[in-house]
Formats: sequence, structure tokens, C-alpha cells
Amino acid sequence: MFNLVLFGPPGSGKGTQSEKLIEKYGLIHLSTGDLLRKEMKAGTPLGNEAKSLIEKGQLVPDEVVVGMISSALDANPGARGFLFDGFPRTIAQAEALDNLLELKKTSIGAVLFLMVNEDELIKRLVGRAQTSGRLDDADPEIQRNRQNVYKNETLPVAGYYQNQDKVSRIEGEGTIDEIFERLCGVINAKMQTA
Ligand code: B4P
Repeated sequence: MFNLVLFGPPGSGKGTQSEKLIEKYGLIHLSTGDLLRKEMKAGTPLGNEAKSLIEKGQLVPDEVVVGMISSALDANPGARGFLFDGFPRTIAQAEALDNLLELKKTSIGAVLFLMVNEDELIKRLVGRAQTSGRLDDADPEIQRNRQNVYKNETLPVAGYYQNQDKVSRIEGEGTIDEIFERLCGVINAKMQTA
């Protein structure tokens, strides 16, 4: 099994690149953002709780997202590997993920960190707002809040994986295909030594 974490600030292209990576490597895509939006659309109690936080640019509680990931891992027993997109977003989530994977006798093979400067991120999210219908994209104040939450709560996760020597930093600006090629180069090298 080979498991990847795609890491980066909001708007860095995690969702965009995940679509291409799962196709190439046959991995199961686990995006907590997508899972939460599905719950919101279905109007479940979990979805309603998530909606009130996401609309403010805040994170959903750790136990909620960890529960979702745990169920998704159990639902895919024969997977070749998982691509975690937008998860973990806190140190507590990273620790919980390590424990869940250990129970399944596997671990994270690589953490790919998409590096994009803040002006470019805001530009992309403003662009996405025009088509996504996502309430967390529409308001510049919420976007600023999301970038702050990222710096305070999510960026330390990179340090957590750095201590395990698993982080590869990848230039996240350029065309979607250029970035995809950079990601594949790193993944291929990691897979050879795994
Ligand atoms: P997510 O759904 O994870 O989304 P994201 O971080 O906003 O975006 P992503 O990096 O995937 O960017 P994308 O490819 O779309 O999170 C949404 C919210 O859910 C969070 O704020 C949080 O509240 C909650 N949540 C999710 N996971 C959680 C967790 N684990 N714990 C707690 N809460 C959680 O790209 C952005 C735009 O850029 C797109 O329009 C795309 O077309 C464009 N783009 C992509 N690549 C480009 C390129 N190379 N050049 C130009 N534009 C590009």
C-alpha cells in the first residue's frame, strides 16, 4: 500500500491535482472538504454543524473529520493506497491518522506540500467563487480568515511530518500540467524507494 498526503493552503490546488493523481496511481481519493460538502448538501445534522463553521472559514472539529476518515478507510479494505486531500489539517488529526493507519499495518509514504504565494491563492479563490457556488469562497473576509486558520492551525502539520522526514516541497505555481509533472516526479522516486 502507498499512501499520500497532499498538503497546502486553501486554493493551492489540492483538489485539482488529486483528480489527476488518483487516476494515474489508482489511489482512493479521500477529501474531507468533499465529504463535508456532501453532508451539507444532504442536510444531515453533521452537515448542518459543518456548514456554520465552513461559512466562517473555520475548521470543523477534529473528532468529526477523523470519524469520517476512519469510516472511509474501513469502507475500502482492498485499496492499493489512499490520497488524503485537505486532511490532516491539525496536529491532532495527523496523530489520529498515524494511529488509524498503524491499525491497518500501513503508514504515510509521502507528504507533498504545494507552495503558492498568498496573492496567487486569493486570485484563484476569487476565480473559483464565480463558478463553485461555495459560500466560503464568496467573501474576502472569510478567505482571509481561512488563510489565518491555515497559518495557525494547519501549517504546524508540515513540521509534524518534517520530523518524520516525509515532506517534499513542490512549486505550486505554473500550469496544472506542469505542477502535475512535478508531483509525479517526486511520487515515482518515493515509490521506488518504498
Ligand atoms: P477544501 O475543500 O479542502 O478546499 P480548499 O483548501 O479550499 O482548496 P484546494 O487546495 O483543494 O484548491 P482547488 O484545487 O479547489 O476545504 C474547504 C473547507 O472545509 C475548509 O476551509 C474547512 O472549513 C473544511 N475542512 C476540510 N477539511 C477539513 C479538515 N480536515 N478539518 C477541519 N475542517 C476541514 O483550487 C482552487 C482554485 O484554483 C480552483 O478554482 C482551481 O481551478 C484553481 N487552480 C488550481 N490549480 C491552478 C493553477 N495551477 N493555476 C491557476 N489556477 C489553479
